[in-house]
Amino acid sequence: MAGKAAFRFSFGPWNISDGADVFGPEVRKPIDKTKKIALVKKLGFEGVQFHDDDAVSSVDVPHDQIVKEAKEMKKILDAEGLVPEFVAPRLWEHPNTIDGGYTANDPKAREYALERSRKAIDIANIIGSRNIVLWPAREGVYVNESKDHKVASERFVAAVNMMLEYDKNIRILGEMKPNEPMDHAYLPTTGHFLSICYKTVDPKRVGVLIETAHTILAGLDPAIEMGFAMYHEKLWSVHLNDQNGLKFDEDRVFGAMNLKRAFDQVFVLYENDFGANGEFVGLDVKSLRTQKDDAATSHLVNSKKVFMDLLEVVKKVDRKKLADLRASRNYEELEYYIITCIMGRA
Ligand code: XUL
Ligand code: MN
Repeated sequence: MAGKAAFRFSFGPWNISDGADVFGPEVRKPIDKTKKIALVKKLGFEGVQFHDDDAVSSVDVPHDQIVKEAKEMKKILDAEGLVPEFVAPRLWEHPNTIDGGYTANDPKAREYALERSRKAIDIANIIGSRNIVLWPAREGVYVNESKDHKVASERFVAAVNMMLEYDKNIRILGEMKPNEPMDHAYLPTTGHFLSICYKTVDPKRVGVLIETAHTILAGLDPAIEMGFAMYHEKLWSVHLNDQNGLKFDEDRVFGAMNLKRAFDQVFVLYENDFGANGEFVGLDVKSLRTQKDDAATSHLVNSKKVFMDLLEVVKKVDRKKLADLRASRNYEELEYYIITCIMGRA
């Protein structure tokens, strides 16, 4: 039953950043998009994740221009031998989406969100991906009474249905996060998104991308969330990273805060053959603001190294011993055994 998949890795251009945060400006020289894409292979990755306006310079331009730029991006990807993993409509920065997109009170905002989602699908088709990731960043509330929560669910399902009907091949992946930027997001956990998925016109084409940090912010365990989604055959991507407690979304190096929690994620992915249907191990990690220009990609390389090193540990776990310790209900010994495996002392 152990996994056979040879894992392949992806990240998005936003993971190479200039260090700006909410309290301070950029501290590193900006790197242009093409240079970032040229780094993907060099850093040991095969897949590229895109927001709509990572793949083209803007989506608020005539459609011909979007098509032209998306075709150029496709050429760049082909020349580099890279696979576009997904396109995500960036519905959280535009003035029209201040109060959210699909669930906004203003019908004009909702129409903008739907129109932008159709453009994201067009871009995905041109660059050669069938995956649309929805991080419903501003679908939620600061003030509880500001929205009708039942209507919000209806609107969300209607938006997903619109996308499924607009393109019969595209798949929708929800990326759930409980808060930030909103106080309460409408789709905080995997369970929430999967329950929405089964209400759509084509549940087979709706699944999830699970991000480590987001599950931790929801007080949940990432490996358990991943196992749950894989039971539903709906774990179509991950955003591995790490998170130190319940604060802002930190996007730390995979395993940097809690190596055992990272081990558990690699274990559940390996045991359940994640990747066997072409899924990528995606990273969503942020370089520390203190990093200098020349070292602002090591967080990506190091996260992948931690994953590959933990994969070796996972493979070496004595399955018979594991089964015996489970059967004898000796979970104290099981816990210690796993710790010794991680420390290389088993
Ligand atoms: C936000 C987040 C996003 C999504 C892509 O917390 O994780 O980067 O991964 O839109
Ligand atoms: Mn993410």
